[in-house]
Order: sequence, then structure tokens, then C-alpha cells
Amino acid sequence: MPPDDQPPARVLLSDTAERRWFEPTPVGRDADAARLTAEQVASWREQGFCLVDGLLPDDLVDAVRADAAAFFPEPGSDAAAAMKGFGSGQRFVFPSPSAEFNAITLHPDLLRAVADLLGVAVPDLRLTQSDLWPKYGRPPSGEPNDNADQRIHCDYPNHMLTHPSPWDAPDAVEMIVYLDDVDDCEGPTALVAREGEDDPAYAWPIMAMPGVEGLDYINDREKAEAYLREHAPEKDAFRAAHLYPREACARYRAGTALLHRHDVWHRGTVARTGTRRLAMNLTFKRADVEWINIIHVGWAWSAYHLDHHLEQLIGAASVDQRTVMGFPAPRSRYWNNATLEAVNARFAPFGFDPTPYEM
Ligand SMILES: O=C(O)CCC(=O)C(=O)O
Ligand SMILES: [Fe+2]
Repeated sequence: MPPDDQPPARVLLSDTAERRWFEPTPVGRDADAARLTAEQVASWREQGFCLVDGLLPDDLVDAVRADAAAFFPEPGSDAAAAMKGFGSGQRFVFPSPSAEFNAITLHPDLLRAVADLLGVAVPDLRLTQSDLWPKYGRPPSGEPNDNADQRIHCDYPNHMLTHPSPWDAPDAVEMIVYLDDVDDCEGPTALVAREGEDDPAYAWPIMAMPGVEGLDYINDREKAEAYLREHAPEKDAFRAAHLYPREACARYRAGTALLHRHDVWHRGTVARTGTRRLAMNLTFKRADVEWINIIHVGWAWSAYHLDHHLEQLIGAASVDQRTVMGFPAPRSRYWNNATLEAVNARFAPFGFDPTPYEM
């Protein structure tokens, strides 16, 4: 537990002999929907993250897990050994041929949770990342870009062209949806909870990591710290004093969601050798934010896929879900009789209803 002179953690902390843990808490209910509790929202806004259970329906989580488990190589196989780092090609990148993957990405309760965190309405969100990747448990190889035991970092550099906005004016929500159990796979995400505005770990600006200010990008923890000791010893000292000693781990199981931010310290840790941890990674930004990029190729790139999953998704989606994808909202300046007729011609075969967009 934190010492007496520190504010109490809102995220639940527990200790075991080897690790400190953040424990997930159940979401609340609002009519038939899952909704973040006030405590969970406060945890995200104050500490930089919340860890929640029950945001997504179990059967949807099971279905995505089954789909991904059938696609990615079995742990322990030669094909698994050959897989390094991230990636599924386009198979588990939004929009995916997996309807369940898309259904999680745009799940109404998930969108509502993100909107609640940012204090905006759902149509004021834009999706900028949704992918699913396996982490195969293996000891760190010692390669600088090995992903097994990550250096502690914030995610902002490869999501945005700038630096995150001040803490109390966040522009985006990141999320990891775990599809396995930490008891099987280990490899929990470790995080440093922010403790108030004077927390030295969160001194402004956030520069004490590889890959910014002209420093090389290095993923592996030991290699990154050795590099910083040589090239930026004050950053290494800062990380050794304020970050690594304070990290605690997200105790996840299938369906647990970690909602975090581009300016929160965290890292991936070593997964149990011979296992495969599957997880989805999502990011939503405020619609008025141009300096955060879509991290994948754009959604329209999938339009020539023979199964027409992009068009089917657009046809079947709710107005809010389309808007979060960047499709023009009702009353957008895009809409007039000509554009409505044209867009309807394109998507009518997929069940598109033009009524909400009529002038
Ligand atoms: O895999 C994890 O638990 C975290 C991964 C991560 O932080 C990253 O790749 O940026
Ligand atoms: Fe990260």
C-alpha cells in the first residue's frame, strides 16, 4: 500500500510477494447498458487509467477470442517462434473481416465509456486505432526492439504530432481489452498511477524516454536503460527513481478493459513462456483534435475486399457508430440532396438507411 503521506489510490491495489497489483472493478449499469462508475471515471482522470470488468458482453469477448485464436499461430509452434512484435496484416485491424472484432471496436457501451471519460458526447469521438495482436511468451532476446520486457514509456510519440495537452484537458482515451487471463499468460501491463499535480513522475513535459528529443527508439527495457545511461543519464536516473519502483500490474482476465491515456507511464511485461496473450488495442480521440493520427491505413482502404466488410459495416452501423468512424454526421456541411443520393446509391445494397441524413 502507498505510504501514509500519499493520497489513497483510487484504483484498488493489492500486494503479493512478487508484485503490486491493480485490481479491476466491475462497471455499473445504466438501464440495460454497462456504464463506468463515478469512481472509475475519477480514477482515469486523476491517476491516468481505470481497470474495469464487465464493459463488454462475455459472449462477444469469447467470439473475438475464438476468431483470433484460430488465426494466429499456436503458442509453441514454429510459426509462433517466427512472429516478432505486433501485427496481423490487415486481418485484425479495423475494419476487420471479423464482424465480432468490429462489434467490440464500436460497441455502444464502450463508446459511451470513452465519451464519459473525455466528458463529451459519443458523436464527438473519432476512432484512431483498433487492432488485435498476440504476445507470445518468451524470455527477452536482448534485441533492442524485442517486445517481451518493454521499457517504461508513454504512448504519445507515435500517435500524435505534438505533445499531449495538459493533464486536465485530455484529447484521447487508449484502451487494452484483454482476451486471456493473467493467471495463464502472466505478462500484465504495468503502470504508474499519477499522484496529484506535483507528482514528480509526471513533471511536464514528458521527455524521459527513448524515441523522443533525438534519442533512439528502443523497446527492450534493459537495452533502453543502458542506452539512456550512456546518452541521457539524467533520464535514466529519473526513470530509476520515479518510474520503475512505482509500477504496479493490471490483474486482467478475458474481457477486462484497461482504459488509459497517451501521457500515462506504462509498459508490457514478460509473458509466460509457451503461452500466447491476445489483446485488442484501441484509441479514440476528440473529433476536434487534428494532431492525433489514425495509426493504421484509413478505413476506406478495405473497400475492395471481396467480402465487402467495410460496406456491410457502414450499412449496418448506427448513426453514432458511423460518425465515430469519420462518416459525416447528420447536418454535416457535406450533406445535400446530391451527396445523399450518391452515398445512398453506394451503400443501399448494404442496408444503408439515408433518412437520418436528410436535410
Ligand atoms: O502489452 C502490453 O501490456 C502493453 C503494450 C504497450 O504498452 C505498447 O506496446 O505500447
Ligand atoms: Fe504502450
